[in-house]
Amino acid sequence: HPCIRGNVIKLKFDTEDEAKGQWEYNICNNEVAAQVLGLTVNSQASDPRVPPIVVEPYMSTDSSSFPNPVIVYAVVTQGFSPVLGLNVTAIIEPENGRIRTLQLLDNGAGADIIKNDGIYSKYFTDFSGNGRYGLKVRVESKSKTAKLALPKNQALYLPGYVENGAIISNPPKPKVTTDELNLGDFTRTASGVAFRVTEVPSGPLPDVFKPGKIIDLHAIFQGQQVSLSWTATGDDLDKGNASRYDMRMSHNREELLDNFENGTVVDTTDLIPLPAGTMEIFSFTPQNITIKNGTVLYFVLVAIDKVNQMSEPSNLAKALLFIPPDPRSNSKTGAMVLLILLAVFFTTGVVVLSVYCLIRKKRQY
Ligand SMILES: [Ca+2]
Ligand SMILES: [Ca+2]
Repeated sequence: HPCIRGNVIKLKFDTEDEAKGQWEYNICNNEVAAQVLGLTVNSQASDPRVPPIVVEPYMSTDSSSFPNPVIVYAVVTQGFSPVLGLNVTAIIEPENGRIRTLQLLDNGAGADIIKNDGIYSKYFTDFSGNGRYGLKVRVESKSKTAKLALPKNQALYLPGYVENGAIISNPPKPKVTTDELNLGDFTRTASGVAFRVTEVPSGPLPDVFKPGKIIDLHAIFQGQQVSLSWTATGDDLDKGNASRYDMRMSHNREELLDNFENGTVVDTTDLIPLPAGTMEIFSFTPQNITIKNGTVLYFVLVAIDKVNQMSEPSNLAKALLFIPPDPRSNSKTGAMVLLILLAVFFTTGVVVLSVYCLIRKKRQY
C-alpha cells in the first residue's frame, strides 16, 4: 500500500477479470497535525454495451409526524432488469441521536409490496426525536448471491376451478425456466435522501405500532390436511416478533371478508411467531367438516403484539381440494361413447333398410 503524494491516481487494467472485485485504499499522513481529506473515485464501465448496476434510495415521504411510520426503500437495477439476492442496508442518521441501521428486504411482505422485483423495503419506526433524518443505502453481494432477473410471466397457476358445482381442470403447469444471470460480487452505496419527523414525544416511546398486515397467506389441501404458509410479521409492523396469531376459516368467503371474527377459530396456540420476514408453515386437519373433492375453505390470519394490538386481517387464502380425474376412466368413457354411437348408427341403418324393404314390397303388390 504505497503512500499517495499526487492529486490523481489512474489505474488501468489489461483484462476485465483483473479489475473485478473489492478494492481497498490506505492513505498516509506525512504531516504532524491531523489533515482533512476528500476522496473521489471515478470508475468507467469495462464494456460500454453493459449497463451499470444502479442503486436509488427513496423514502415514502419527505416529512412525517409521529407515530406515522416511514417506508425506506431502495431500487436496484441493471438496465431495465431488477437485481435480486442482495444484502441491502439502510443507514439512517438522525439530527440528534445514534445512527440506526435497517435491513431492507425484497420478500413481498410487510412494507415490501412485490417479491423479487429489485425493490427492497422496510418500515422505519425507531424515531429518536424531532428533526431531520439522513438516509444512505449500502448494497452488497458477498458470496455471488446477486442475480439479474429477466422479465418472466408473473401469473399465478391454478390446477383447476369449480363452476356450478362441476370441477374443471386447467392445462398442466408450464415448465419454469431459470431466467436469472449471476452478477458476481460488488458493493454500491447511494445517499442524498432525507426526511423530517415532527411530534415525537420526549421520554420512552409507548408501543404505538401494531403488527404489519400479512399479505401473502397461502393455503393448500394435502389430503385431509390443510397446509398454510405466510411471511411472519413483527411486533411493530415488520420489526421483531409478534406474540401470537388468530386464524379463522370458513366455507363462505363473504363471511370472512365482512368480519374476520365470523370465521371458525383455528387453534394456533402452539404456534410461536417467528421473527418478521421469516417463512411460517402451519398444518392442521379441520374438524367437523366433510372434506371431499371440490371442498373449498377460506382462511384469514391476524397477528397480535405484546400489548394486544391486532394487525389488519391478512389477505384471504383459498384452499380447494382438487383430485384430477383419472385419465384411464376418461378413455373408458370415450370407448363407451363410441360404442353407443356405433349402436345408434347400426339401429338407424336397420330401421332405414326395413322401411326401404317395406316400401319396395308395397310397390310390388
Ligand atoms: Ca420488492
Ligand atoms: Ca407493537
